[in-house]
Amino acid sequence: SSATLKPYQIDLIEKAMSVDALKFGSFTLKSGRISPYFFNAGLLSTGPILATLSNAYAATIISALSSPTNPLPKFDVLFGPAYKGIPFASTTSLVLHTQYQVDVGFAYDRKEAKDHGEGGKMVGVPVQGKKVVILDDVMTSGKAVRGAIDTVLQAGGEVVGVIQALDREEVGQDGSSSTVQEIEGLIGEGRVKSILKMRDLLVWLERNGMTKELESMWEYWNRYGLKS
Ligand code: OMP
Repeated sequence: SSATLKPYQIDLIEKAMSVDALKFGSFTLKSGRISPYFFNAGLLSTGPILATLSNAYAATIISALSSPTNPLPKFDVLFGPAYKGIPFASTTSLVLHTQYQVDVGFAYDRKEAKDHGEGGKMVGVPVQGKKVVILDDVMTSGKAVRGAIDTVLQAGGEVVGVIQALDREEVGQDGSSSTVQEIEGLIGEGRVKSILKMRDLLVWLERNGMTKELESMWEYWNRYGLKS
């Protein structure tokens, strides 16, 4: 499947590049790794791009729900971690309804807890006792997504899946197993899905003759890419 890109994957890569949300160069990541590419989902902020991204998230969720192996269970709530996950969870729940008649709530967290009014850290539909899918931008070492999982668990929800826009397919914090394996160890095998993977970017770069970028990408892959 890595040799073929779906139309919504190509659409997302090209739209992301057009607004510099996907850039090639040299970037220092939160983990300290020096990366030849960077995906900044915060720049996916126009109507057309939100439509592309939400369609891609929804298509990924729908195909995961009917996957023959380790299907995503039916779920109640899409959780979009603050801040970047918030618009994505709301627009994706809208697309799931309008395009697929799959009706779910959405929720998100505050970065600062409120001590008055409704209080608490969570906004949106309650996740207490619910099956929750986390919608996130990009996973490298898994630190950010672990935080989101903890937030949902603390609010009494059950995390049944994680959907990423981009899986960088890197080794995790311990440097040996993959980040996805580590996260699936927490929430179940096959429960982490993504619209795009690092290897899809390699395919796209190759197809478009971006040889220099491709070379740095392979170097990075050999150093931090998953080994299995
Ligand atoms: P981990 O927490 O190491 O998994 O890194 C993921 C987070 O790093 C994302 O939620 C972003 O805040 C940031 N990031 C990007 O946004 N884009 C990238 O291409 C790489 C990173 C990163 O720093 O690893």
